[in-house]
Amino acid sequence: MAVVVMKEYESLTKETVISLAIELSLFSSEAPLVCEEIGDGNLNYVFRVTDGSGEKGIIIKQALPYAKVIGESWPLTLKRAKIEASALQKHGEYAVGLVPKVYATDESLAITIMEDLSHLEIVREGLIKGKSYPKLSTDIGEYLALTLFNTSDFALHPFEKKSLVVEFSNPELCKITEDLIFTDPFFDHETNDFEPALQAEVEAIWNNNLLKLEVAKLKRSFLTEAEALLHGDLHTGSIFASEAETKVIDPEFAFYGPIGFDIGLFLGNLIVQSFTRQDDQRDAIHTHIQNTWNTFCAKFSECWKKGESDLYKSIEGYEAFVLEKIFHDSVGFAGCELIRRTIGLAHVKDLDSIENHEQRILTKKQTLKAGERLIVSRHEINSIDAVIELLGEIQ
Ligand code: SR1
Repeated sequence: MAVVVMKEYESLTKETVISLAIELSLFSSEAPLVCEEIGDGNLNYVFRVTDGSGEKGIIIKQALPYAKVIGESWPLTLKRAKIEASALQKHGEYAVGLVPKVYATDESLAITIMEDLSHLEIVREGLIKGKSYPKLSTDIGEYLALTLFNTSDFALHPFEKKSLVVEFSNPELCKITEDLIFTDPFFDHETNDFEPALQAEVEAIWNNNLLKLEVAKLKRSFLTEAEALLHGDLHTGSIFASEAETKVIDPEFAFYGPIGFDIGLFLGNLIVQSFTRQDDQRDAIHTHIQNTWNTFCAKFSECWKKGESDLYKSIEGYEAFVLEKIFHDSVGFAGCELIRRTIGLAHVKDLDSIENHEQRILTKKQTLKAGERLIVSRHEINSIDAVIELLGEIQ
């Protein structure tokens, strides 16, 4: 991977992106380059440059010095571009073919130049349209097991693991998660955003000390358990897919945290999607939920059997203990994701695009109820099938 000419930070435009592509000889000199801004995320600009024929394309992603979703009043470190590029590379070493290729980076411009994936679709968008992506959960289950196992103490020498913990220290982006997922939605905080029709349900959450105690424990785990190099924001908007391919993008929230966090966020977003569907359409999503966990476990166990770095790995019951802990954490984190996507600052289109007000409120009440039950009862939920059963009980 090349590191391009160092420059002073400036916010890119379509014109300066084309100049940069020419300067870096990313296309043949005669190609009539076309550039469009395609980013629909909360934080960055994403430019796609093509050679006019539409055949060759690249993506140039630039971090802004503030959160795009809020504006300049919310400053944000540019260092996240470097974290993202390094995480794509590190995860790509293990989850081969499941993340985009990085061609070049420039730390001072906060850009990453990478593989164009615009032949694929953002999974959240596709699921909202009713698509089901047959390979999605097998690919994500494998991605989770391979990236999380291989960056953990179960696979790495302790010196290497601790040096990665330092390299991927990401305090500003972690703070966003600490606030937006674990704190603000559970208190009367100004960042929260919900319909007046949900006031009673939201106040019940703010007054539920049992729930808040369990969220405090999950937040503590997020703050303190440096188990593996996480993606850190693995929702369905961070995944591109087609019937044949799956690619995980946008790991700018990457850091060393609890393994169940990535799994929980992905499952939480599938659960949100499931509540937006009519009865018979929900099965496809439930199958993805089950298959994600089952594939994760199978692949994790395969990795566990291979390496010999930790003598305790062969001790009877240890692997089962580790997987059980990961499962309960995942269920709790999924619950937090359900609640924050319903009443916190960063909503999801799955819920907000439900046009009928009554239907939208009913669905949001369901995601809140499910979130609460997943958090509070996570230690009594002992299988992925029990999660599906619980979802079926929510009216
Ligand atoms: C201000 S950032 C809001 C959300 O967008 C990102 O994708 C993360 O999910 C974050 O919580």
